[in-house]
Amino acid sequence: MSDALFITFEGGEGVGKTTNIEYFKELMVQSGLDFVSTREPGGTPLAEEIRSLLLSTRDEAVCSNAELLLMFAARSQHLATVIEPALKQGVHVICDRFTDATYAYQGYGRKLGTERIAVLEGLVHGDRQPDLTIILDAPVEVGMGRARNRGELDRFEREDLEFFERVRKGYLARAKAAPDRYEIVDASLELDEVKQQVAEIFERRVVERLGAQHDG
Ligand code: Z5A
Repeated sequence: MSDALFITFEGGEGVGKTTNIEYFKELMVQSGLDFVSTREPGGTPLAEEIRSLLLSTRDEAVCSNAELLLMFAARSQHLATVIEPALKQGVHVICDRFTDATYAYQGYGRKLGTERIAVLEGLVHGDRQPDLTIILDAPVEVGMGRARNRGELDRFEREDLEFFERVRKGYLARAKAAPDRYEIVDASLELDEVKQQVAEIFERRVVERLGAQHDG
C-alpha cells in the first residue's frame, strides 16, 4: 500500500492558507518529498470551470443546494483525475480546502446542516479522507481585514461577519469531533510565528510519520 499522505489546509477567508501552503511546500521540497499541490473547488480543467461558476457574482441568487452539488461535482472530478491517481503512485497531495470546507461553508455558513453533506461525502469519497487537516484559525475580523485589502470581492467574500463566524464555528466543531486528524494553527499571530507552528506540525505529522513508516 502507498505511504503517500493526503494533507488539506482549511480556514476562513484571508487566514493565510495560500501563504502557508507555499511555506509547507518549501518544507516538502527541502525534505525531498514528491507531492502535487492542488485546490478546491478546482484542480482540473472541468473543476476550475465549476469554480468560476461558483465564485463569480451574478444577478441570479444561487440556491444553497445547487452550490453544494456543484462543490461535490468539482470534487468528484478532482478526486478521480488528480488526487486518487497521485496517492496511488505514492505522491503526496497537498490540497487547499476539501470536504471540511463544505461542512463549514455550506453546512454551517449556509445553514444546510451536516446530514445531506455526509450523504454526498459517502457517495463521492466514502473511503478516502485526508490524513492530516491543518486549520488556520483566526478571529473573523482578522481574516476579513487581510482579504479585503486585495481588491474585488468574489461571491463568498461578499458574505457578512455572521456568515464567517458560523464558518469558523463549523471548522472548530469538526476538529473537536475528530482531534486526531486535525491540527489547529493560531493564524492571528505574526507570519513568522504562524510559520513556526506550521513547521512544528510538518516535523511531527509528516517527517516523523514517514520516518516511522520507512523504518518499519
Ligand atoms: N468553498 C466552499 O464554500 N465550499 C467548499 O466545499 C469549498 C470552498 C472547497 C474559494 O476558496 C471559496 O470557496 C471560499 C470558500 C468556498 N470562499 N471564501 N471565503 P479559496 O480558498 O480560493 O478562497 P479564500 O478562502 O478566500 O482564500 P484566500 O482569500 O485566498 O485567503 P488565504 O489563502 O487564506 O490567505 P492568503 O492569500 O495567504 O493571505 C491573505 C493576505 O494576508 C495576504 O496579503 C497575506 O500576505 C496576508 N497574510 C497572511 N498571513 C498573515 C499573517 N500571519 N499576518 C499578516 N498578514 C498575513
